Amino acid sequence: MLYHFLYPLSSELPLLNVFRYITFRSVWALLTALLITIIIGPRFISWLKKIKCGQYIQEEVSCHVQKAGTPTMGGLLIGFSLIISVLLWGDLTNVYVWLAMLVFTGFGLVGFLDDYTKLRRKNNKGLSARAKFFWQLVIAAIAMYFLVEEPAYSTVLSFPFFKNLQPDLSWFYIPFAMIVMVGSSNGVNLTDGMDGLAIGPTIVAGIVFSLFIYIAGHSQIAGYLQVPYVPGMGEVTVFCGALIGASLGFLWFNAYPAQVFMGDVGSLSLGGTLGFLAVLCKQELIMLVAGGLFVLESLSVILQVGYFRMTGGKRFFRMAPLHHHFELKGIPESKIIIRFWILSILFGLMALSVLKLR
Ligand code: 57M
Repeated sequence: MLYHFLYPLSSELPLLNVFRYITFRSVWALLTALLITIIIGPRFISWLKKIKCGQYIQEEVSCHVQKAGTPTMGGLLIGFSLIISVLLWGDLTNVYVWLAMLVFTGFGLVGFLDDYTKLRRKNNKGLSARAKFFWQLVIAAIAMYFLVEEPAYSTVLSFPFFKNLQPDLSWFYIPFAMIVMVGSSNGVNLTDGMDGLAIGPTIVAGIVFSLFIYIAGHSQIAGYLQVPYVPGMGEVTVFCGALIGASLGFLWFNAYPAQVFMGDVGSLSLGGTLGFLAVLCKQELIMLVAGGLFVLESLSVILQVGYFRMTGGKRFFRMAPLHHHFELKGIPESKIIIRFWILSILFGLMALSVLKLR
């Protein structure tokens, strides 16, 4: 809104010309979302406690018992700050920004229904896995339907390292992109089992994709780096700024020992959005590297379940997802979290290093 009100006045007040710059608005979107989250956070957490949004704790990991009653659904705080910040700083005529908001709120709604059902039933049983998966697919399909309708958007899949390998998947691109989004959403959800464990790597992946998005929307830089150029895409950097800011603000409260958990409303929306950002900037396969920690956590579950079935009841890890394995080995939670953050930063750097390798 600020962009629409203030930029037109730049002919009279040249200083307002800064509103033209995506970089300027992205930084302010980040700061705005961060400030909103930090300012309203304490009241929001007290409100969650008041309406009894406390987390139910499973007994398998005994050291988590003391976390019982920590308010959940902190994802609502992330969503509120993000949306306000994008409405303030974004160009609201940009279709890609609205699609990113659609994915964020759509996946968030599925997560909210899951959290709400868990709270109402007063146990850890929310929506069935099947129902959750189905609605995630529906949101992803809607977003992809509108995205491929955009004339500037191509359904070509680009491979890092092989610049000449660019198959056009045409309509098959839609199911492929849906898998990227739903996979990423569930990857973040599986990772969200320790204080700050999911939000840290989300911030890292958010930074990586905001750079990719900015580059994809900048004809000269995209041309130089030989990444697919998508006109209008650069504006989504403002959305990414807001996402990073809101996530940093949430980390303020979710840092060990957490005052609030994000809930599925947070994990599903952030994960789905990261997947969508990868699809938007045509770096779908790079998502596997940028979100490498989420991939590791998901693979640990697949391996655990597969091994359990193949061996008739033996476990590969002490417990999956991977963070529980280390926890049961006696490593303190805060150490596991920081080490996983370090890993996610390495994954982020690896993803960025691929930029020039085509
Ligand atoms: C979400 N949710 C946390 C919180 C958070 C198939 C199977 C691998 C599924 C998996 C699962 O259910 N994953 C989904 C995990 C829960 O956190 C809530 O859920 C939200 C995210 N959806 O925002 O609201 C608990 O995690 C802890 N937590 C923190 N700090 C945070 O900032 O400490 C969360 C956020 C919270 C809190 O204790 O209560 C969760 O872990 O339940 N299942 C599992 O992860 C279970 N693994 C398992 O059963 N493994 C088996 C098989 C199936 C692979 C095995 O290894 O044999 C573990 N879940 C729990 N305890 N709670 C088992 C141990």
